[in-house]
Amino acid sequence: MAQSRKLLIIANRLPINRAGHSSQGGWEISPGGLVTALSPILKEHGGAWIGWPGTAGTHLRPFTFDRIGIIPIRLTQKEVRSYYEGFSNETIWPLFHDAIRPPKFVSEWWQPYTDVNWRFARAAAKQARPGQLVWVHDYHLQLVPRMLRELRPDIRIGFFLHIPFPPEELFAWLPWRRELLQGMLGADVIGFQTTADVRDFSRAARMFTSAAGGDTLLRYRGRRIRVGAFPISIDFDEFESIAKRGRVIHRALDIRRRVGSTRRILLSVDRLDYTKGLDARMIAFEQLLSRRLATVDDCLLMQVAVPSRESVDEYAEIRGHIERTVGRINGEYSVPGRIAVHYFRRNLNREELVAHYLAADVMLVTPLRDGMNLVAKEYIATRTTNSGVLVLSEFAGAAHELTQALLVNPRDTDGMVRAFDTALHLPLVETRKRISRLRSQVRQHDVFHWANSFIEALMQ
Ligand code: GDG
Repeated sequence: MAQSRKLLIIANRLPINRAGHSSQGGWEISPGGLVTALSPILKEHGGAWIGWPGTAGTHLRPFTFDRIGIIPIRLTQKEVRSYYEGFSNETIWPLFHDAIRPPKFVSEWWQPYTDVNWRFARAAAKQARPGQLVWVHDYHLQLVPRMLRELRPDIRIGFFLHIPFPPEELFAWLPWRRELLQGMLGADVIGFQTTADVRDFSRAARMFTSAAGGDTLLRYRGRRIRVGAFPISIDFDEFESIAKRGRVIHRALDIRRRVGSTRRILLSVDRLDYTKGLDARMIAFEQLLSRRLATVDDCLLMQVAVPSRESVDEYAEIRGHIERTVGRINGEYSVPGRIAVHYFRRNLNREELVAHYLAADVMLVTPLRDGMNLVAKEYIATRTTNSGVLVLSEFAGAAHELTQALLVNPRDTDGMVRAFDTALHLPLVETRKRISRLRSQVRQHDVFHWANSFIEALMQ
């Protein structure tokens, strides 16, 4: 039912990347949950995706790739700096993540953010058929719903925010707070990761605009707007099936053998972002060793840190800080053949990523703040033998669903140390009970469930 109408997706990035040796005109589908969830719907019933190809100045005509209509949006180098790196990643990103880093309020970034949002809205208005469903994604495009409604009052507009929505007191810092809310309120359905985000958004909307009503149903300018929690998820079957491949299992054993088969692996996989709490986690691991709750003979921390937004100062700074911390811990605790912290600053391919999940005894997902966190759900999907322990931050959206994880406050170092210690010694029966409940939760609430629930809400 949810798939019976054509869908138009609007997101900052297109679902494809330039491929080095692709036979299909130099493009390949980019890996990632959003693309995985939406491409079957787009392919089966037709539809298109509007987005930026990822390099400044590139001018491309619309084309079809793998039965998906691709509508590229051009951004100049200056717009990449102001709309993308500036307003999106140096103002909104930190502000919406509890201001973990001070957000920058730079007037010169606002106009380019508005201009680029208009460009996306106009492209969508031109493309959309009468009555079409249009689904706008994320913090880069918060003004698009209102703009699109102005241009095309006939279409159904959905908006989904992938990152948290901040409490009203923090949101109030934003000089353009009213404009941003009015932008989002142009949608018929506004989706968030958790009910806490729903509550915070609706409060802010009532406070700073003329919107009225309850948290999940707002009235605004004569329209009814549904506001709901739609927790994003993963393609569970896909991750499970990769985890069952012989060469992936073999590679996981190889990883274990290389670090020392008797040592327990505590794994983390994150973009190298200050919201992900890499530093707090390393300090807790250091404490685990210094308090002699564990030794380098027993265990190691393996941190896969995926390079991210490196042209933004705060990201270069966090990288330097993390690398000094790794050096300090290894300098203090490693011995020949027993490295305390294995730090890999790189992107792994999908199979390699799953092999690392399989090799890990304990998965540490301890962001200071995170909209959802898909890594936690991916780890669970790969635990086909019901082994493994997930330590999860209370401040990840995923904690609202994954209540059988060992939940931690990442700013409470003692609590983190205790949780790591508990995870390393959790009785087998308890481990199995927890992970099998977590697996049923994620299996039932996969990314297809997420996409279908949102689209169904949009069709009502
Ligand atoms: C935003 C929100 C929300 C990571 N390393 C590798 C790799 N990854 C993949 C993971 C996962 C994805 O990247 C990361 O997703 P997260 O959800 O953990 O985090 P963000 O990038 O911050 O995403 C977040 C999400 O949007 C969706 O709404 O959950 O809260 O911040 O899928 O697998 N993939 C590969 N190699 C790696 O080395 N192939």
